[in-house]
Amino acid sequence: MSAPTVLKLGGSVITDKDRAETVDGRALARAADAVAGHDDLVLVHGGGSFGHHHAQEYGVSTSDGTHEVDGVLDIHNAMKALNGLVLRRLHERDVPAVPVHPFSAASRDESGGLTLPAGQVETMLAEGFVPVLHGDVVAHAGEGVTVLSGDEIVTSLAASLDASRVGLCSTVPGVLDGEENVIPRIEAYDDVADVLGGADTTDVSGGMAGKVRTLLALGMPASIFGLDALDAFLDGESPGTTIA
Ligand code: IP8
Repeated sequence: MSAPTVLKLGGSVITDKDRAETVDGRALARAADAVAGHDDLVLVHGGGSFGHHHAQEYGVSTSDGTHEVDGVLDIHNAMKALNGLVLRRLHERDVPAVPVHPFSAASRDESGGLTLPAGQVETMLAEGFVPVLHGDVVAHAGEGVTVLSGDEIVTSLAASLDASRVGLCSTVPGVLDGEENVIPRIEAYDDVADVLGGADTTDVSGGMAGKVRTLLALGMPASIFGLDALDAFLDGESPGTTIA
């Protein structure tokens, strides 16, 4: 098996972020069209209008947890529902996509460190499937459950699967500077701290600033790009911003 590509489809790309639990059908179809025909691929999708408002309602973020079972299930079930919709679009295009629900396997220690076993994903890949994971909740020592962002899943899997390529398909064509131009390459957070600003209010995982920090910690180049560039990324190019 060759080293896989790990690709995240941003929750804001594939859902209508302003309408609760609504997919952006056209965007999801475009993403599914682009993915069709590519193998050695692990997909991860974010929460968008499915996960984040439930997480906000219960005051749950990647660091603040809950012990309320209703909260855990509202977030987890919404994410599983979105996962089912993503899978359906992929199956319509004959992508051999199979679901992986991280809540059933992952955990965080007291300092927030994530353990996400990757053995099943590796075996799925070796058997020709396209595993599709999603941002989720995760059991967190001392906190109950917290949010597990799709970006964290991407970086964890990229390291454990020794990925060849890492991509984040976002609503923007890359990380933008103060004049809305794509910054081609970021090597240190300080280079972009002044343009990234605060997190998007409905994103409990930290928005673009969080993404850049997470990807800088990865230790291998990753691309952030828009849906228009998804085909180019899957064809081997490095569109948008490279975080290295
Ligand atoms: O959209 C978080 O995943 P993200 C998903 O990748 C939840 O940050 C459960 C809010």
